[in-house]
This record gives sequence, C-alpha cells and structure tokens, in this order.
Amino acid sequence: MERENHRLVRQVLLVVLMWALFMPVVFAHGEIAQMAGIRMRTVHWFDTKIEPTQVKVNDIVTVRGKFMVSGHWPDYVAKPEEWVFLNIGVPGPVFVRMDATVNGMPQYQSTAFKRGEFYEYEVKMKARVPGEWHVHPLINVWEAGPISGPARFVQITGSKDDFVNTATSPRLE
Ligand SMILES: [Cu+2]
Repeated sequence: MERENHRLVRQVLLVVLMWALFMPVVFAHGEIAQMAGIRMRTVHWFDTKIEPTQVKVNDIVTVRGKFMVSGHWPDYVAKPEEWVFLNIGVPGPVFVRMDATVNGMPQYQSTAFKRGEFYEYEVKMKARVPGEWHVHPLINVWEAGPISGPARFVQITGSKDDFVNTATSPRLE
C-alpha cells in the first residue's frame, strides 16, 4: 500500500514536471484530463508536426508524426488490436479531413494497431471555420474512447462563406 502511494506520488510529480516543461505546447485541456494510466501506457506520440499554424479558409493543414503502441497497455483498457481509428481532435467541424495515411497506406476506415509496434501517420485537412483551434492527433479506441496526442493552436483567418468543398464521393447504387 505504501509502495503504491509512493508510486502515485512519483507519477503526480512527473505529471507536474511534464506540465511545466510542455506548458506552451499543451496549454489547454484533453490530454491532461486523461487518466495517468491511459496517458502513459497506451499510445506514445512523438515527432508530432502540425503545420502551418496560420492559414486562411480553404488552406491545407497537415498533421503528421509517429506513435508507438505501448507494450504495457493496461488490462482495464480495451485493446488496440480490436477497432481503432486515427482521428484529429478539434472543437467541432472546423476542418474537413481530406486524406489520411498510416505507414503510407490509406486510412479512411477503422483498423487495428498492434501493441509494441511503431506507426507513422499523416492527415491532411482543409481549413473551414475561422478561429483559433487546438489541433491534436488522436486515436479512438473502441470501448475505450479517444487517446489524444500533443496539440498546436492553428489560426484560421478569412470568411467561412468562402469555404469550398470540391470533394466528391462515389454514388452507391
Ligand atoms: Cu486541445
């Protein structure tokens, strides 16, 4: 029990330290609100690049980076080999998702990520609604919820009325 307490104190100190170190990057919400076990033992995000951070309506913002799926995934969290979906965490439909790849393969649908493996991803989005939005890569895990990565604020200027979506989808007949 006492050992567990020490572990908890250490984890809390680590979180406080990380908070202080990454303050300018993750100054917001979401990632910090997650349980320590989810944040530290599920998906390890790195080399995250969200750019450009100043765009106009209709410009493309690319979110790319790498993640490792932890080999120490907690038993109480649904497994990433079931149903997962690489997504982008933004406050509402302020972007339109144009393209997404994982390890160079198209990723439009749910997939499976294996524990202990590294993945490289890229998501392209078209700016839709003016404002300053906190943009995270995230992975939705079926029955576990979203696991978010580091974020950047992206500022979209211009008018929402100028937004055009030229994407078409095949008709299902
Ligand atoms: Cu955020």
